[in-house]
Amino acid sequence: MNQTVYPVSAEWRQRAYVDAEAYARLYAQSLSDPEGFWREQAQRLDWIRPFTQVKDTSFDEADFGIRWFADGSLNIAANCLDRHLETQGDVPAILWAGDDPAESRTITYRELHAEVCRFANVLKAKGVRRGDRVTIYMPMIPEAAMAMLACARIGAIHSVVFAGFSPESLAGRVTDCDSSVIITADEGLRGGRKIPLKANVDEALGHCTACATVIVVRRTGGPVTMVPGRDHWYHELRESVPADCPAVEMGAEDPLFILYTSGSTGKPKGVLHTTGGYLLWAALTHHVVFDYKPGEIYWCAADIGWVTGHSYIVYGPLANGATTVMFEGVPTYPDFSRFWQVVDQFGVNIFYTAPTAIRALMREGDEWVRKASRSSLRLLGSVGEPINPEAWEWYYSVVGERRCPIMDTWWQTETGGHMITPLPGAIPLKPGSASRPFFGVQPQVVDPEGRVLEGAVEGNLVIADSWPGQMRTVWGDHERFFQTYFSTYPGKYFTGDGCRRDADGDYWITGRVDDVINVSGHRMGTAEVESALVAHAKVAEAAVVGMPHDIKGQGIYAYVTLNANEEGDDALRAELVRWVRHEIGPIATPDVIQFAPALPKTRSGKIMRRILRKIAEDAVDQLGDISTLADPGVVDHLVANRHRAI
Ligand code: 6R9
Repeated sequence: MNQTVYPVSAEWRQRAYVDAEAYARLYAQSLSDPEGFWREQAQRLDWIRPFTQVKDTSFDEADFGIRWFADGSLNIAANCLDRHLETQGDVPAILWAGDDPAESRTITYRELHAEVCRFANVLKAKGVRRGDRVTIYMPMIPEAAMAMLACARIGAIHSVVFAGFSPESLAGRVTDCDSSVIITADEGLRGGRKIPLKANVDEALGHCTACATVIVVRRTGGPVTMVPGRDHWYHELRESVPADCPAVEMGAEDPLFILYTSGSTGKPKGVLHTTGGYLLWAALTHHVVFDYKPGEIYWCAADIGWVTGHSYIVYGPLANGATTVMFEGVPTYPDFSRFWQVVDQFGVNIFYTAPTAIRALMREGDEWVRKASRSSLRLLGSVGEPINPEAWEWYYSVVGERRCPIMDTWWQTETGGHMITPLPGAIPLKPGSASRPFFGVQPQVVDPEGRVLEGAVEGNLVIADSWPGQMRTVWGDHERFFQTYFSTYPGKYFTGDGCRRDADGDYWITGRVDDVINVSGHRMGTAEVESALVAHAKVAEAAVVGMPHDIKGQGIYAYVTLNANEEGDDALRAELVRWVRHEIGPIATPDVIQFAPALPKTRSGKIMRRILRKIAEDAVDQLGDISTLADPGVVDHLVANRHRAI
């Protein structure tokens, strides 16, 4: 166990918004007087109609409901753009770094405001009204952020689908929320490779009837087929609309966006976030956790297709009038120095990325980092999965030269923003620990029966009460929302994560305790990969588990039983890998496929995943009791034919 502690430096104690004393005081107040605390914090937003109600929430089945600032109204785009124009219209809102290092763009708040208004008018001209759903399937270009803000400006609900998802996955998401419009680009560009986004949309729309209009942003100029009447070029539509568009007054509890995320069962869920509480959470956490000061350059290297991109590339930073960097490329192209070159290019002060990227770069050696000055850096962040202490130490000493505190932020699509995280001026750092709860967050560690454990313990992580940034429902399935998050431990929000709390009260997230695996910081339901596999004509049955992976954190290990008379060889393995990539997308690529004549099952027919996990981990001496299996002999075959660590 890593016991290193890095105390808060004198410099950080001085400069930070929140020092240790303020954290203790504000955290205590946020729990003892949530109404007063959040009434005051909410003043950082511009309200059209001020709220009188603050917190109206219950996690209990009888009166279940989550509402914050419910009688207030505001507009998110106005909060992110209009209110900054007077004082900082000429300040860059977005600094964009292209995949090709020769390409970059600077977009000021004034320019972003004008373009968002145009985009909003384009959507209106295509019939989009308040409450309508708009799917955004875009590469990392400024128009993606513009499209999101344009929706927010007119009260449409955006659903961003990560551009790495397959046409099948896109179609499922378009259909589930019944989008009337898809916004896409001709092609995306990552690591020098083109991604045929428009062609993927064409294929997706072959599978569903929901969407009537496709708006295409030109990125590469690559070839696309435009369907007359359905498909339109954005650059043409924008010529015919005015550059001003009023921001619609939205209720604090009106929907802002849907974002699909994987769970332990069934199809991905449409996580719904609303307007007031979400924006407050994104803005306040961005301000306090990153200690963002006016004029600083802030870079979150996530993709807008994930919640991290929503909250910490777009909404949080822009609500705070920050300069946010948007990066189209990948950390390894044109070479392993790219991140640090962009840091120098823009003078980045705050840099936020995922452990998987840190591990991938760490492996390539320190020279790539040292090639760049990085002297502008003053704070680093980590998100998406547990960060192993070795990667933490490398990030801290090599990238940040021991002067930049690391904010290891634990949170989820469902939580809207940071939940457990250090604060740079207040909380000592322990490599691998997300440390302390943010204001208003009440973490508890429970045992499987739901008993609350005190002191230094390990168990399942729940949150005892609501916070403003919490998701409000699963799109179209409120019952599933309640069942998924509030029924396991009645009266509490269940995170799906395990955690340990140490004697100092610091939290260490140990990873998912459900059938969700975390591949390179991306959530993947094992059930999703299994259903893709069994959809293949030669597959009878499949069971998917996570396995340890040096770079990705977890890899995907699939046990596949074939139909009678099918031969499990390398050619079929390759075919199944291609098949899963086609069904879901490259992030679901199986790392190992083991053909198995049978899977270990209980006498009632349940697959014993515990055993499959142990075999995938190569921990075959820890299989435990296998005597309850219908046919214990199955295990010997699996063990003998297992794949060793990759
Ligand atoms: C923001 C985001 C959520 C899951 C979450 C947990 C894991 C995220 C983490 C972390 C340990 C951290 N996770 N941040 N685990 N330390 N700092 O990643 O959202 O894609 O919904 O994933 O990611 O397992 O439950 P999302």
